Amino acid sequence: MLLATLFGCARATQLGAPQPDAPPVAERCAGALAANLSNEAGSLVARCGAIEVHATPLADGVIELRYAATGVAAPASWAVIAAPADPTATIGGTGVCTAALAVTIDAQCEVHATLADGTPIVDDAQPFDGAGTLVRTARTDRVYGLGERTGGLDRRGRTWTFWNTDAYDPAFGGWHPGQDPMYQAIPLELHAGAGGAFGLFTDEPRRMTIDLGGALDTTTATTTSLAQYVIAGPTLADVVRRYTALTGAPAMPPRWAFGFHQSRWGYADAATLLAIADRFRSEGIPADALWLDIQAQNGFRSFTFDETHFPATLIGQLAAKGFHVVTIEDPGIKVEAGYGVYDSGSAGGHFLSYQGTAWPGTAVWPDVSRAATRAWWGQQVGTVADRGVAGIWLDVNEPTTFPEGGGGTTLPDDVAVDGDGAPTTMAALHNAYGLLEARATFDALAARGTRPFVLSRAGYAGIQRYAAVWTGDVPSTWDGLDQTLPMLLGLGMSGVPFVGSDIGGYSGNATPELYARWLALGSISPFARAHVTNGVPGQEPWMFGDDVTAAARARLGDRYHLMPYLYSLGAEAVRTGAPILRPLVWEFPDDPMVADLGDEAMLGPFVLAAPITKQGATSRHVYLPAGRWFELHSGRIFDGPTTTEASISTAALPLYVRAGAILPTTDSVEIYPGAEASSFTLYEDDGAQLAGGARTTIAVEPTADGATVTFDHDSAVAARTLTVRVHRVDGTVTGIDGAQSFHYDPDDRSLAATAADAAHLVLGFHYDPEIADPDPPVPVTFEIHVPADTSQATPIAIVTSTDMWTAQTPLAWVSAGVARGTVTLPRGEWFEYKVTRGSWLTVEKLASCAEVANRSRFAAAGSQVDTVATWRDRCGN
Ligand code: MIG
Repeated sequence: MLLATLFGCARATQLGAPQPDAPPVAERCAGALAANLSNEAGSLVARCGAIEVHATPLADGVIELRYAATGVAAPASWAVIAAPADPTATIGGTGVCTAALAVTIDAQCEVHATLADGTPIVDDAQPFDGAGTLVRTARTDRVYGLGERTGGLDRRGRTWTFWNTDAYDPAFGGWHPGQDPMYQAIPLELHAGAGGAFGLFTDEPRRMTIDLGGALDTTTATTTSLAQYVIAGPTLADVVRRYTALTGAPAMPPRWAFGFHQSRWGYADAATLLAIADRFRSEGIPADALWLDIQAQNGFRSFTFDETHFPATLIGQLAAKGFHVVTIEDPGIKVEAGYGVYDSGSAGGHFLSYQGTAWPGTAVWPDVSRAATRAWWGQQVGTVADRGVAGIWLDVNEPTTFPEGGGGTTLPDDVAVDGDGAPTTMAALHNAYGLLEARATFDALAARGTRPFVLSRAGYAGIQRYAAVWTGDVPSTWDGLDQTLPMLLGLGMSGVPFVGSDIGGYSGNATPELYARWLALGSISPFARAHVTNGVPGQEPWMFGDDVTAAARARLGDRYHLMPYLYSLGAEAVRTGAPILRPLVWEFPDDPMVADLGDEAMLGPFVLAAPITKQGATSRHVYLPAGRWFELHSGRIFDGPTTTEASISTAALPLYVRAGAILPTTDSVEIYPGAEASSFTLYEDDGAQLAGGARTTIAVEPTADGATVTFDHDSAVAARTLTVRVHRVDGTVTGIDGAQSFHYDPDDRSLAATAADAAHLVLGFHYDPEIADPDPPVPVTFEIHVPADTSQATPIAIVTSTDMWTAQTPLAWVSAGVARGTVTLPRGEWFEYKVTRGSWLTVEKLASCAEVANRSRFAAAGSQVDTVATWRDRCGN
């Protein structure tokens, strides 16, 4: 309603809806070209005195616009890797028309672009100024994307700067609220409104601003040639798919990189890391990688190690414990004769002619815009990979220089760079520096035959081809956590699917509550790494007490259980550019409630997550769009659109599964039949191979008496037994066709079948699909171990917060010191509970004689096993 009003009171020349009085699109491209236009090798070229505009139709719904001062040639792009022409385009009349788009250029060389149905999308308000400024009539739509940004999802309402920056504010120990610019520059605007979505990608790595705050949308860079790609929709997914076709498919990380990573700046030595590795295993917290920051280098020299504290044997020792190692490499190379990297770099002419200050002191920076220098950088990466290091972490590659040394915060604009044989300056290269460093790193690792893992702080459009991205130095504050999810979503919508944040925040001293909440967000982040700065306590999960340790085990346990789903979403991202973690507007574009909803997210198409980012929260609102939703752990049903108030505990992460969901896990395929048929592509490979992999289409079809689940493999099928579980089977089960065996769990209300995998496997689940009560109570079995000498004269009892602690539910004695029984609880709710011997006088106490106050559980089918330390009456109070 509100939205309709906003759209309704917009100006008369409203963009974003078909214009009734506009001529049919095809007519604009018919007949002889207007006087200022010519067709030059498939491009429409407009000339207006001092300026010219080129409109080049590209395959599959993209038109490149290039605005230039007359005669200025187009510089090569660092971002665009594939821009095939559209052979079906028509050039004539006043424009160029393709199946999806039409660009008209008027007598003043102003561009007016529409969708094929005439919906205006680009409307130059004045001609290009020949110096880098585009001025357009502002649209009334929303703008998503623009890469890594603070704030909400919708970028309208302010000016955004593209200038890769070490966004560290000492007052915050990281970037500050509303900080702009950040580390990445990804000039992709995703416009979404009444006419659907379209994209504008301005391919300019110089300093640039995009002002979306007024009646005109103004894009400004200091350049005489500005390229912009108009990208057709109609969905956000279509735009991002086309954008990643232009700028490159995301690189698939190796499987271990989808696991949990533990890092800090300042791990002292090998013994510390080995102890941390052991602790992960003894705590039962899954993890796959440990990280070495700059303290592990020899005097901040990239590609070296402090061999005393981090000997080469460390990598193998950690590998034996199942950990991969990632090391940091900074681009600022210490100026020091005798340091091999400096010597070979100097000898090869690989350094820019500028000396600045960085961690190692006086430093020089490689010219990553030079092919031979990228190869040289790759050789340095090779020496680290030879040591057994599995991944490379590229930091401070904005590139950052320390002003303490007398210079600025980055390399000066006038430093000459090679430009791959087209000499230019840092002014033109700045935002692409990290991209090219990542390219050199990735290429060197890929040449070794296994899938690279690179993490980069800085980047430009195309960074997804080479690296995962983290959100840099986020302060360990509630504001920092709160801004993280929308930031990850914005990056994901900008073609960068492998994204994460420093779990716990970078500045350190996170409270247990903040860390637990951040870890929950991390557990659904495509890249999940705990990291923290130097000189503060580490942010390993067990540093925050038993409750947080247990929460980490639970949340990361869920992540690892869902790994086949997560990994398949990675493969989908490679194929289509679709973010792994995506905003709700991606899946529900017509729901105005989610247009700027940045505090919930979809993990792929099927799982809605509502992380908690508010201090002290004991519950949170969760908006569920239209359709049926199943709470992940309990199967409780919600029918959307609805807002529910989710109860939460330290361990909570509200997760809801959409009807139609197909969730492959490590030991099952979980099916949630909806009213419509649905499908999912399971991707499997050895975790590190460069190409290939097996795809299985899993399809679910609802039937009058249940659902049919079908598996179709695109390659040879290895012998294995599949467990396929259908959720919310409340009615009578009559059987399963095609299964070896089946099992109905009345508490969970799920029906699981086992079957031998086959090239074409069909399982017919037959049951009464009627749901009488979406929210039936759930019985939970408690098994309580008590001191062996506890008298059996009174029963052990469970008392819970669900009824304000009133009912004492007695358990039965199983043996001396063990009692067991069932408590019926509200499905899908967190609750607290205590153990007594039938009365409050006997409530459980800790060994310290304080009353136990930390027992909580989520009401889902299963059993709860606990051990009581002592009884209140034994503490004498
Ligand atoms: O000037 O390598 O964002 O993750 O721990 C600080 C030390 C340099 C900044 C990175 C951070 C890393 C730190 N680095």
